[in-house]
Amino acid sequence: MMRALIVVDIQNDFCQGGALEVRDGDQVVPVANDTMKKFSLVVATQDWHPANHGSFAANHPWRRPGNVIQLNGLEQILWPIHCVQGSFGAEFVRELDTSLIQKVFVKGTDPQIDSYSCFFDNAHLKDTGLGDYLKENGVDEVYILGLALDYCVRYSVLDALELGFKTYLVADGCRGVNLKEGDSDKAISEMQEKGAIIVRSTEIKS
Ligand code: VGL
Ligand code: ZN
Repeated sequence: MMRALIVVDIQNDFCQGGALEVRDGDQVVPVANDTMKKFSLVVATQDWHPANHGSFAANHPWRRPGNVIQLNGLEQILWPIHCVQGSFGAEFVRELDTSLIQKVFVKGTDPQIDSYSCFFDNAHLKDTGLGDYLKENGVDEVYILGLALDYCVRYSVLDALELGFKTYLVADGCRGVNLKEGDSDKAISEMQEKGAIIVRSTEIKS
């Protein structure tokens, strides 16, 4: 058995004062730091968009954040400009102990398509390399935490299950956007139904 921890998108723009602020997003940072210490393999992801990214409302005349459009044939929620490559908002939160991260994978780099999952873009056409990296390292179990629970964490968990990993969601290490009330609870139920095991960080052994 080889396990890995995947730390999803703990970036300034998803935390307090960020462009796509997730309520209480900062509270996942101490959970991430404590949990990372228990794992011999830790990877992290960054939402990493070019400035012309198609998921930004500002790149579509007359559209606002929250509007839904068709982007290359896929339904796309429009977001505020966030996690632009090289910007402060895209950096990991300062308090996150990045010394415990072995490798970082970026996603959302193609302007034409969004990528919520840390494994594949939303059309499942291109992969980030994370799945192969984990398999090369003999990983068969993944633990996932981070932001945002109802988007990137949710899609990452579902893809991890599809790729055959035994998949744990570290619930107290996640917070959701909750565009609609209850989205986070719905996401947890869906992940559980599809086979994810929901745990609290304190239950995880070193
Ligand atoms: C995310 C919306 C847009 C996330 C990224 O990391 O959950 N959500 N881009
Ligand atoms: Zn994004």
